[in-house]
Amino acid sequence: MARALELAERSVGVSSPNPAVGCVLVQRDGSLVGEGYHEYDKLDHAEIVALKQAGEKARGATAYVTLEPCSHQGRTGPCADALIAAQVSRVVIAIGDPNPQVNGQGVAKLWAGGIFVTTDVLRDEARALNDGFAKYIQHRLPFVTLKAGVSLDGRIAPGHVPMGQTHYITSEASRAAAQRMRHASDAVITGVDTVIADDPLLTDRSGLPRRRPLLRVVLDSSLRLPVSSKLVKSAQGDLLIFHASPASDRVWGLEDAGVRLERLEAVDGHVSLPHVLKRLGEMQVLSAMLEAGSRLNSAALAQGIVDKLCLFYAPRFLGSDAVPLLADGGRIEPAMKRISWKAIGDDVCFEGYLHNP
Ligand code: AOF
Ligand code: ZN
Repeated sequence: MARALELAERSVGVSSPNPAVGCVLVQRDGSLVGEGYHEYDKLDHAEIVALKQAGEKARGATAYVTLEPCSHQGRTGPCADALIAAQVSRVVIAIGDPNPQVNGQGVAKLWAGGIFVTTDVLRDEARALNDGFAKYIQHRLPFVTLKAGVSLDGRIAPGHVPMGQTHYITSEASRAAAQRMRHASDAVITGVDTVIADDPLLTDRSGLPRRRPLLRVVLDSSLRLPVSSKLVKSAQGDLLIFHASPASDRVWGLEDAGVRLERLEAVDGHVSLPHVLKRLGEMQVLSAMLEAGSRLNSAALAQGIVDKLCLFYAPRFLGSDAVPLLADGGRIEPAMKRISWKAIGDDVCFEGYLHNP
């Protein structure tokens, strides 16, 4: 299963809007006879890739799959049927498929086909890989991870940085980890104030393959986005601005620069966050990173649109005049669940879930 998870990692970035899945086929003597992972554009599910590789050698083998084999006819036929037809003897599964069209029926099909099934193997390791898919397939909304680099006194930027100058709080290792998070996401969301203050690029620079460009989203209620910003200058249909302002000359200027604009309803003068999520869901965005400033972070938490927090704590203090992670109203209730932390270089990455699906 650990090998199947490694394969599923390769699926990240190339499987969306389908889940990232890896599969390994092992014969009774312990020899690996087939392995594979799902790539959306290649159609075949992970099990089918592994079965095709194994050929006749699949008979009697054990299949290790990071997600319950599907039981339905989608773009491809049911993997449960294919495993039964190939006469594998046993299927070991990490997590169930949250897709309502599958959801236990894959396992039931395998049992009915005379195959011995084991579930929940390395379940926790497999779960995080498909947080986005799990929320999207059930609610048609993206899974939102609030990510920030933070000082020990809870600050995300020093008090006085010249406009447009980037100031990194965390180490290079943490920033590389954040790039891998962007690689695993379909979209990154920020606010126009962060664009004006930091002039970020918000691209996926992980160097890993991805099927769809990372959608860069800016919430800009009154259309203040500078045409001279790096974001606008690098726009290639991958920059989407949600605003709430009536048609203005600014719209034409930005559209000419290759920026996509969408007008949404405003609540208290700001673009409605639940509407933003709904629209992103309609665009098949499974997962989004929120990389924003104090106000948007607080608003997102207060409105309950954040599913997970990922905070990279750097061993430094920035002082009380520095920019806080949260502005007013950023209180989190109830406590986070499934907490974990790990050292990354000199930093500590803290993760926790706000909703427990
Ligand atoms: C598996 N193995 O590798 C994947 C699965 O339209 P389709 O045929 O591609 O089916 C998509 C659905 O199949 C997807 O929503 C999810 O439920 C499941 N994904 N299942 O057995 C895989 N990627
Ligand atoms: Zn399948």
